Amino acid sequence: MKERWKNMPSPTYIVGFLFLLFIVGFCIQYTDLLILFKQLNPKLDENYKELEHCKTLLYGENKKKRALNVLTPWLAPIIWNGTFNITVLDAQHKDTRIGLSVFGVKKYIRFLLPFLESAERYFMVGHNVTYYVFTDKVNDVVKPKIAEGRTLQLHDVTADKRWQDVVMRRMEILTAFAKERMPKEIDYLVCADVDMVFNDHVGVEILGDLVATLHPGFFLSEPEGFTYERRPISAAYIPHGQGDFYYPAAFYGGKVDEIYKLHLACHKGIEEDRKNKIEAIWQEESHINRYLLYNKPTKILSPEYLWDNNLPSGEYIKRRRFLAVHKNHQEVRN
Ligand code: UD2
Repeated sequence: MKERWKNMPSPTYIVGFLFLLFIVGFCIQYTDLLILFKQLNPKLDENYKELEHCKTLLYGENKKKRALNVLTPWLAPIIWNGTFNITVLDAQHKDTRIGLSVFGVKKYIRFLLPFLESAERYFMVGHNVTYYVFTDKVNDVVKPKIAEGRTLQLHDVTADKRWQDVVMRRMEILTAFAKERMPKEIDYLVCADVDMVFNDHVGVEILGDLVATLHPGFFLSEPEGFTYERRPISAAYIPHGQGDFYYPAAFYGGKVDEIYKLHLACHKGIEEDRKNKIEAIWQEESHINRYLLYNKPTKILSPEYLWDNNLPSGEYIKRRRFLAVHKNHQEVRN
């Protein structure tokens, strides 16, 4: 026994070893302390740079511009040019069935042909696509040449007098379609405004359970500047101090069952508002924003996927994939 005790490390060694363990643990906990060592060890310096790079990708260089990041705080990807490999994604989605819904009611029928022609050129090229066109002028629709594997459906809808009712009714119609017809025909639905043209690749990288786009006019703004519905009496109400991003009603999508839930919630909200004699500030868009605050999108599209060449901050937009067609609001809505 005595002999063994003689071979044990001395108390000084034990204390020294424990102190070393403490220092290592401390450094792991507080990674910023790596700065202290980075110049001493080139390997550590590399690790530090990598860590800083990850932080930049995750949180952005400037927290105010969080829309420029590639991940949301709830870890949904934000799709910017260069963040995906389309070859890999195309292979994953080779059997996926995709719907694209669009409304061309009253004078908006004039935007339909350029919209569809541009979709044939850039939207989900090589994939199985069904266009769901809703219009009050089925007989006036000029059909473009549609590629193999793609189909065009025309559906008759009533023309509401007020443009606000036209845009809001989309929620009601799409609720019914996403419940009954679409589950048999498609896996994902993408919903778009018609006064737009596809101008560059828009492919399966945009597919996800629940997908929304960053509004091109607000992607650099703080939530306090968003035009959310702020009146508590509306079902679209979002209190001050809340909100992640501002999402437009002009381009969003998701799996059919998720999109059904979104449309149903917005339709119910609109009906509730109607009973309370109130209309949300930006109609269905306000209700969509409310829904997406409490049901976070699983994927977000950068404003590359909804851009207007009249807007500032174009330097951030390397690919202008889906572009607004300029129109005279007064003329076209009457
Ligand atoms: C405005 C708002 C937008 C949103 C939207 C209502 C601006 C800059 N943006 O967008 O944030 O609130 O209104 O959704 O003002 N449509 C018809 N026939 C009509 C009216 C509308 O088919 O008579 C359809 C059509 O598909 C159109 C979509 O509804 O693209 C949206 O209407 P809009 O184009 O008048 O809305 P927009 O782009 O001015």
